[in-house]
Amino acid sequence: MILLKLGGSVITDKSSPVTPRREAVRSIAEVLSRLDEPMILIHGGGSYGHYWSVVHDIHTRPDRYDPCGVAIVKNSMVKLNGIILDSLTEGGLAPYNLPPSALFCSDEIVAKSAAEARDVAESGMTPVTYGDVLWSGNKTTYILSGDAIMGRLAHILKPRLCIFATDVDGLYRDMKDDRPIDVVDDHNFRISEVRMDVTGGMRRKVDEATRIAGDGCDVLFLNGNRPERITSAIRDCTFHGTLFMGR
Ligand code: IP8
Repeated sequence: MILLKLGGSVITDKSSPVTPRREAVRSIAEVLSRLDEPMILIHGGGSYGHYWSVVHDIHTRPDRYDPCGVAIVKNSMVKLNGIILDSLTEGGLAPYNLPPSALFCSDEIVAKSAAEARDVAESGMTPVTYGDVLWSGNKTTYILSGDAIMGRLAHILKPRLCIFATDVDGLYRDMKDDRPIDVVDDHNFRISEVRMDVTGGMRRKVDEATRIAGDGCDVLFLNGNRPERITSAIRDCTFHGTLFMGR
């Protein structure tokens, strides 16, 4: 079982609001359709969900956000998800739409739904879920990122490999480095050792990767604009990117 997160910078143009990158998603689907290992896909919000959540001031902390803002962010994710599903189908995959509200109840992942997603993946279809705004009770909602979904699914399903596909070649130590870190096998690896992006998105990914690796699963950061790197990681265990060794 593989978990693959397609980051917002791969599936959308983050410099331009509400702009998908259909061709990039199709190219990824083409390589994935040639693999025969069960896989669950998770995608981010990019210039859809992230754009609108900034406009409407909605965050990961549960709160009583503006209901119209919540609706706009959620609707934008449904639209992006539709585009991703179509592009995956055009690229040769059989995606199985799995809205996050079907996987989570308040902020808890439902183990039965996660197990069902595994069954679907083992049947030859590819479950696809995504970061979204979710209900957390008492008139509050919160943003559940695709990175957090990776962590929760990994904890229950114990996949062989988790992959975070971003628009860079891996994790870098500082601004001067032109080569990413190869392997992280240090139990005490600190987030301060990694160059961060402006939105803090990388911090969340590194947090999740550290937790997932602590659970025993290898985690790879790679460049999703080079889909053949996904194939070589899954099929040949050849890693072009930054590998967090499971322990
Ligand atoms: O891009 C965020 O998901 P992420 C989803 O995985 C929304 O952080 C609604 C902003």
